[in-house]
Amino acid sequence: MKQRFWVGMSVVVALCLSSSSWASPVVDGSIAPGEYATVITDVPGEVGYDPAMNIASIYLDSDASWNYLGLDVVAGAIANNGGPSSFLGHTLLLAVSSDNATPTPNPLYRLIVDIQGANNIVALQTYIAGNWVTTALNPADYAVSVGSELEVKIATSVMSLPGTWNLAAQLDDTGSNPDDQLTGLVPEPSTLALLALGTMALLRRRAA
Ligand SMILES: [Ca+2]
Ligand SMILES: [Ca+2]
Ligand SMILES: [Ca+2]
Repeated sequence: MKQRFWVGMSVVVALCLSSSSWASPVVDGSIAPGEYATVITDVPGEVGYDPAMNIASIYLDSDASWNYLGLDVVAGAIANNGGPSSFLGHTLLLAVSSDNATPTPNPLYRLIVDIQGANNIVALQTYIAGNWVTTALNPADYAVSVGSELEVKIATSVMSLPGTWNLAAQLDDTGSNPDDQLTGLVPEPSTLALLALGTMALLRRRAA
């Protein structure tokens, strides 16, 4: 019984370490296993996209200072020029957040990452009284890195998301290929840590 307790404990510790409360993602253009608290995986086997423009998964996390978003594609590194069919030579990521209100969620933010070769332009719009209003971003408000994957973080001072929210994202090739879309619910970051703590309490009780 004691051995099982410690095996359980190490699982709990691993869970805690991989969840947002313990380690925040690093915006370095590369997504490591367990780096993000939430993963939304796209439908596999989608056709008609350049593999370097076909979203595989979107990764999300947050801490007191930052909201984090990562994106990987189904094969190779994400295209930084829109891919073979692009008219503009840009890859555009649009990530729209809304709250979890029923029956109609309220729009919150639009995050735009415009990748132009080595240049990455980040823009933010906030939904205020029925209008999308551009938020002026200072360099200290965000960081972006495009390597094999895309990673971006936005300060919570300019983008304040509720505990649970909805994501609608689109990766646009600025060309004639279809643009890949992904939607999903992003759970409260602390849920995972609470789950781990709950498991720990349960194991402790069982071991006693
Ligand atoms: Ca990273
Ligand atoms: Ca996809
Ligand atoms: Ca297109």
